[in-house]
Amino acid sequence: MSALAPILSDIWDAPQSWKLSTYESRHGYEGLRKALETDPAELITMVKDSGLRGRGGAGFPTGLKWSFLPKPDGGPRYLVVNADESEPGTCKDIPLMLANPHSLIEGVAITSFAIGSHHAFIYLRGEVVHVYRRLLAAVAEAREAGLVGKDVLGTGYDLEITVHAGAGAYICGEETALLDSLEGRRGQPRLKPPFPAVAGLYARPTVVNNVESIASVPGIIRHGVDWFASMGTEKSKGHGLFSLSGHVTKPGQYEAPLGITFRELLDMAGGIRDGHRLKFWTPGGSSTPILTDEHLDVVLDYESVGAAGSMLATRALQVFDETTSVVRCVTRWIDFYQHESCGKCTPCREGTFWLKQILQRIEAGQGTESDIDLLLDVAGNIEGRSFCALGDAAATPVKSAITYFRDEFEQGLHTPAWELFPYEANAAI
Ligand code: L3W
Ligand code: SF4
Repeated sequence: MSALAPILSDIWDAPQSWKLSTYESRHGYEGLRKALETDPAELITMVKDSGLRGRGGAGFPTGLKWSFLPKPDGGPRYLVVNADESEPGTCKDIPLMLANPHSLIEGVAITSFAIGSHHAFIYLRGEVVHVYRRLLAAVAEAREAGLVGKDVLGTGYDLEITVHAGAGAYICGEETALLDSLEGRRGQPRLKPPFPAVAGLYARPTVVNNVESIASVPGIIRHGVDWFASMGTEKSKGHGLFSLSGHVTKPGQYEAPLGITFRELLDMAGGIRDGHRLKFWTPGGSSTPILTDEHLDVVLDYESVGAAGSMLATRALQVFDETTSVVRCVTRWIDFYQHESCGKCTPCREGTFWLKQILQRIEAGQGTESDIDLLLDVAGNIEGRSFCALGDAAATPVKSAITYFRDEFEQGLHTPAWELFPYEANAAI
């Protein structure tokens, strides 16, 4: 782990960083103690004023989302943490939960207290059994220490935390599909509105937030709004985890203020592997339009990445050098979206199937002259016509790859990608 401003990741390198004693030796749970002495409405205002935006991709203001909950009516209300990290390239929440689960649990306790919830759920990606065990152990440790359960720290506030492992479907990271799955149904997106804030889990008011968003809350409460807002850019405040993978010298998670440039992050990761040069990259996983070596100085905040034609999303920077076939890469991504399409709506269910067929024949050097326009046509019929963001996400890499590398698709009509870009040269480092 390297970092410019280690906050979320400050104890990741410590021995037994996941233990309560380690977390408490670094001021862990001081934010919760402070929060429990604060008016819940004031806590919501603090998070609003800090400028924290959702770290799960959409960048929606966190405090504003909390404030959407209707007035208490005596019935239950819930916090649900979206820990279903599955976006290709995205690998920040899983290391965070593994290295420092208590930062999430403290954030869960503060957030639950702020929104008046007594039962929080952490919905975890099912495949990461080691993280599931770690979260269970950390919740048990917190319960033993009186930080979770009945009468938290003697304040009279009760909080249950349930850790739930999903069954391995990418669509369950979509917040309403996640809620359906948590309720025991097949995970498929619900129509919005109503948003979860109004009718979420068991049709009750529910806040759904990403792991990193919730783990950012203790720092804001402990250090104050101004501290958090002093980092980042005008509309993208604070710090965050950037995951660099692919052809960089030192892949991994790098914590930095929002607003760092791609060039600076790349330097932190030791640059592109020796003897090679940057070809293309994703700012926030495979669902965000690719950018190229023309975009090295893009400022990594929501606005600037948007202005460059992409999205900051989950800050999953997948970096590819000149040995990579764009066609092969996009084909792999579309294979993923086609496999993970939940099938509820026609444009995505059928469209991803057809995108995959066309891409596979271009990858094999067997495309027809009309295939590139056909790809754009199919992508255009998915985008904006699908029921949830997964459909748009599948159209994105196809469209952006053709924008920047149409010539490579044209070559692919006659020559297989494995001849143009031999596997050996492309091997991961
Ligand atoms: C109440 C309103 N609540 C919006 C809430 C809404 C949700 C949040 C954002 O995420 C993103 C995609 C990619 N009253 C509200 C309201 N809300 N208006 O605000 O909502 P929305 O619809 O903008 O986005 P979304 O559909 O929740 C989709 C990003 O995900 N993505 C990454 C996905 C993968 C992972 C992963 O593996 N960890 O995150 C990739 O591109 O940016 O925009 O809570 O309820 N009027
Ligand atoms: Fe399901 Fe895809 Fe439609 Fe979303 S866009 S509801 S994943 S079929």
